Amino acid sequence: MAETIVLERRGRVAWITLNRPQALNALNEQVMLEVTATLLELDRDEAIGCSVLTGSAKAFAAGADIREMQPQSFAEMFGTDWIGGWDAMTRVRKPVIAAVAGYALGGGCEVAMMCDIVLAADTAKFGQPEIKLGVIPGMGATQRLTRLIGKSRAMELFLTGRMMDAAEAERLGLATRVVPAGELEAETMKLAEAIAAMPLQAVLMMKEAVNRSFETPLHEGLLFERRLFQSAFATEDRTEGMTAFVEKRAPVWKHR
Ligand code: CO8
Repeated sequence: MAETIVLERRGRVAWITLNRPQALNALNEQVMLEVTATLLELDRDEAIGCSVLTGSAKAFAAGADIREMQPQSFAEMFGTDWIGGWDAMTRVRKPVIAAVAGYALGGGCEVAMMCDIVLAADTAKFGQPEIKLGVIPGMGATQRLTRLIGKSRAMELFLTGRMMDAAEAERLGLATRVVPAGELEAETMKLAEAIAAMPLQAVLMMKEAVNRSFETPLHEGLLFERRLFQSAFATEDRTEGMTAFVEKRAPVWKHR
């Protein structure tokens, strides 16, 4: 039974809320284990097509748990590969949307970037304040944020630790879209439901192909995409989708 998150099934959408309000959803070891285990379990749940990860109105997550880190030595951090388990997010195959209101700082911003789409409330504040604690990001920001927004902009954020508001995050390409805080949940649900209603095998292939673009040279990525495209012809939903188009009717997806 998860203690640091709340999982709701809303039709084909899994809605996961980080739930450590007393610490602004700071990410400790337990949050990491519960979020990653839940998302990987939802991958095996045929009734779910898309997940949402969100926090509270005040904080998506205010970073890795500084109280958990504060007493630790190098040997303990290195020896336990502290917080390295977040890498499991890269094995989640179904889409995950981050719905961000309030603070998404440090590890919070990094977890949002591990998701596939980031929707931001106009109250969202993103940043990588690690420099102010005498460390650097450790859950991917130096790699993911740099790829997303470019070296000079990322460097300025890392080296000053300043926060950026939702409008800036959208302008730089970190957030897909900004919505009024009061509409974040409804807008996120609308998007998640639209994705969850899509033919699942094609959704999985899409996510795999896009993520491959970060890992491979262009010609390898293009070949990978083409092979996945061709494999889609083995799915029932491909047959249904194209037949429905030809017959001028709406497709009925089986997610197979
Ligand atoms: N960890 C633990 N507790 C936290 C954290 C955190 N990151 N953030 C907030 N809290 C706690 C506060 O201690 C406070 O608890 P209490 O009431 O018991 O004193 C409670 O949440 C509320 O916080 P504030 O009173 O500070 O709320 P404010 O509204 O005044 O301020 C801020 C909100 C600006 C978000 C402020 O809380 C803040 O600056 N928090 C820290 C932000 C930060 O530095 N985050 C980066 C952490 S480092 C990191 O994420 C590195 C990740 C990589 C690690 C990988 C290792 C391999």
